[in-house]
Amino acid sequence: MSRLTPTPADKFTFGLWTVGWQGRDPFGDATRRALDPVETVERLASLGAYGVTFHDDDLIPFGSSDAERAAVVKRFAAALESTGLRVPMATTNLFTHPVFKDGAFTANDRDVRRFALRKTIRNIDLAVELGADVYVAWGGREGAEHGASKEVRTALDRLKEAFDLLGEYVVGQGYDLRFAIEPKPNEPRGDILLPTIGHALAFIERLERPELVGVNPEVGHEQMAGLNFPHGIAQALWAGKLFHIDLNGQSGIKYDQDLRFGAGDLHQAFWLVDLLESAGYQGPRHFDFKPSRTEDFDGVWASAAGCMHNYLLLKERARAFRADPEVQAALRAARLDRLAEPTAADGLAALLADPTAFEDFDVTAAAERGMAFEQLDQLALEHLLGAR
Ligand SMILES: [Mn+2]
Repeated sequence: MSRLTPTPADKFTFGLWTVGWQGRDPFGDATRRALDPVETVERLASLGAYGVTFHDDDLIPFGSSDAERAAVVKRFAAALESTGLRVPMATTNLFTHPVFKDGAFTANDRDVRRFALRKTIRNIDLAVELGADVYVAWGGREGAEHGASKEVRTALDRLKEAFDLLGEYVVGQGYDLRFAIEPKPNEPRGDILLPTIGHALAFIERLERPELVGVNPEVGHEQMAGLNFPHGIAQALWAGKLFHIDLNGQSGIKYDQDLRFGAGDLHQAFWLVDLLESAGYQGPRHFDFKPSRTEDFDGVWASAAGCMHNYLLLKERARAFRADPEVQAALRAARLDRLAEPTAADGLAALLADPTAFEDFDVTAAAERGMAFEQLDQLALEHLLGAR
């Protein structure tokens, strides 16, 4: 088996809604038939994936009776059993049905908020039953297009209330389940609450059980805001909050493209894989992409395989970059080892008493030092291009 052939040990996972996307966009109808979740499970397993994830309505059509729901779950669980595919994460669809047009946990209408919480709790029970330990919350409709239509501070109170209630529920049930908030700046709402990783991290600290809640950042969502995705992931890791991750591709600030992983900003994809691998991230490598609506099912499965292949290629390129003695010398020349030194391990008093820190500091000489970043970055580019 090739070193670039995915295996379950790589922990690659896909949402049912990714390969199952039928190609509907705001201007065009579906270009592909609906996929049977069991067929998806079997195809993903044969491609070497580790697991599959779902929104409640991806698996069980909205409005199904209890008997229909039980039959769907039984059949899906049997497919998981026979393929060995896992369900490490699940989430709730709180955005498709028109009832959620003004949001779910932050809808102005209280009855909609209560329905959204019950819909979520119902799927949390199923997620736990199927073995998930992370529950993602993407509030795509939690936002506004009109200034006075949403009192944002009050809406954040309602959002906190929702996560506090969900936390109370999973603790009460004794579930081993943590939540991961997925930030996104806009689309489908004009402006969405918790638009970036940073907003979500700050929000989490206000919750009653912050330890139960982390983030699920998506490559394209941060890049839609013009942000550096690996930097956002680094801060989430630094905060101990990277509970899950959505990998895909995006070309700059425009609509949410959901390209296969590796397409779009390849440099950021390289630094992202370098970061995840060097930081020892243990969670699933979850792909949240949409195979282009130009594709038939051959193209769909090729794009799913492409996501995994690109991750493994980038992992290999990143490893070669870190192992290259020239790179290690370039890192020293760029003084990364000095960044790792505390600035004042000797304490504040010693800093204040140290004339070399200020009075005798040669500002001119320090300003003239080159940082040697260009050579380092060129080495990275050559590794990324497979030229080294
Ligand atoms: Mn997206």
